[in-house]
Amino acid sequence: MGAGETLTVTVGGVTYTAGDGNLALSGTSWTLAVPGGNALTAGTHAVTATVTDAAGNAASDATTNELVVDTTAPTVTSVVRQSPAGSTTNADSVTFRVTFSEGVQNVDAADFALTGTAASSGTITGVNAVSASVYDVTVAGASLANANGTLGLGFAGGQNVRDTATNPLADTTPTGANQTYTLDNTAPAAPTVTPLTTKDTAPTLTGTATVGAGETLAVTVAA
Ligand SMILES: [Ca+2]
Ligand SMILES: [Ca+2]
Ligand SMILES: [Ca+2]
Ligand SMILES: [Ca+2]
Repeated sequence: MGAGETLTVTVGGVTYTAGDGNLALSGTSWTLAVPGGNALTAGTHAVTATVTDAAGNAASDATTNELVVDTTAPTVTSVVRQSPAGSTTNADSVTFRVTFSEGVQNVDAADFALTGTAASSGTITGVNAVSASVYDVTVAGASLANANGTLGLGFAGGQNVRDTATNPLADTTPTGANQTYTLDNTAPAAPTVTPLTTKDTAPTLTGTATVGAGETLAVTVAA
């Protein structure tokens, strides 16, 4: 800044002038400490820095909306089954999709914990960011391949998820869907076929089968 020039910075409807105790100029860098009495509202604010010379010529910065004040903690919007989509599965690896209310950081395997009766069968093997607010969390592990029981995804007590403004994730209960898997690696009871010797070329065959809910029975006769 040259002789006779002044620097002002306007934010939140207040204009600060270099040397006023809030706005300081050191070399070519300025620093504005907004005083508590002029605290800003949450939201996006334009910051205008202007240098004015003795003749009244002025030049301002070219950017706008430089300041975001975010005082709202992120929340968990949903935890849903991503792959497979169905709830009952014998898959050896499953993936949950976790959606947050806004972009978050620090998300890794250590932030999550498994829930349900099959929780001890799996480990979190991958966390993949789909976007800043959406993460796919994959669960696998040797014993998961043969596990039976329910499996859900929750958060670890030591989770350190933060939004961009570093507000911590305080409430880890999803505001929306919280889906789980039912792992079923148990084969149904084997059916039987009653042997038959007949002269009938269109015979009636019999056998036994215990067909539970969600199970189907099929009989095939070789050509
Ligand atoms: Ca500006
Ligand atoms: Ca926030
Ligand atoms: Ca983390
Ligand atoms: Ca399996």
